[in-house]
Amino acid sequence: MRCVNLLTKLGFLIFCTLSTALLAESSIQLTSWSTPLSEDTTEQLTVTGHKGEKHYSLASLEALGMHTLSTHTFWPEDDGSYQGVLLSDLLKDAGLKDISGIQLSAIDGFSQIIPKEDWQNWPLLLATRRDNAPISLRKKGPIRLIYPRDMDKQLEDGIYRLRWIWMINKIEAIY
Ligand SMILES: Nc1nc2c(c(=O)[nH]1)N[C@H]1C(S)=C(S)[C@@H](COP(=O)(O)O)O[C@H]1N2
Ligand SMILES: [Mo]
Repeated sequence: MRCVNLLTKLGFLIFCTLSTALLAESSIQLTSWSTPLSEDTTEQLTVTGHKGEKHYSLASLEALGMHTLSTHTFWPEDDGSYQGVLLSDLLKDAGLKDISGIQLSAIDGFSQIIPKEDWQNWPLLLATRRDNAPISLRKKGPIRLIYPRDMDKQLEDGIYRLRWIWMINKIEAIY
């Protein structure tokens, strides 16, 4: 009887350890930022809506408030920790209200529509940094959209892979 009891306890302990490990693996952290913000004031991003255009540099983007998102990606070498602003915060700052989505474009001409459901359902990060350091063009920077892939099984679907746009330089409102 004692032995069975011990085995049950041991089993429970193993279960707890395993589930904690699994949780840790798929968790996202959305934390506030403490390191110095970028001082790069070169215009990198144009946001366009009904009321006109607004231009952002890395410095003005980061001033909107930094968040950290750690996640798996679709590319093993890209898995890790990214810092930047929430897409929803940027759209608010640019005065884009009552829109159904945005057209996101990149320096290489690549472009995709992001429906508003995406940033309403999940904290989408417009990353300006990886491991707290600016991201070079060669490493898919300087501005890259990161989805919290580990937060939701749905984000493993191939349609979302297309929306992980890097080298972003344009956001246009779709009404
Ligand atoms: N800037 C930019 N972002 C991009 C792309 C691109 O060509 N340029 N390709 C998209 C597409 S179609 C997919 S499937 C993935 C590219 O993933 P891959 O390089 O593993 O094919 O990122 C997306 N983001
Ligand atoms: Mo693709």
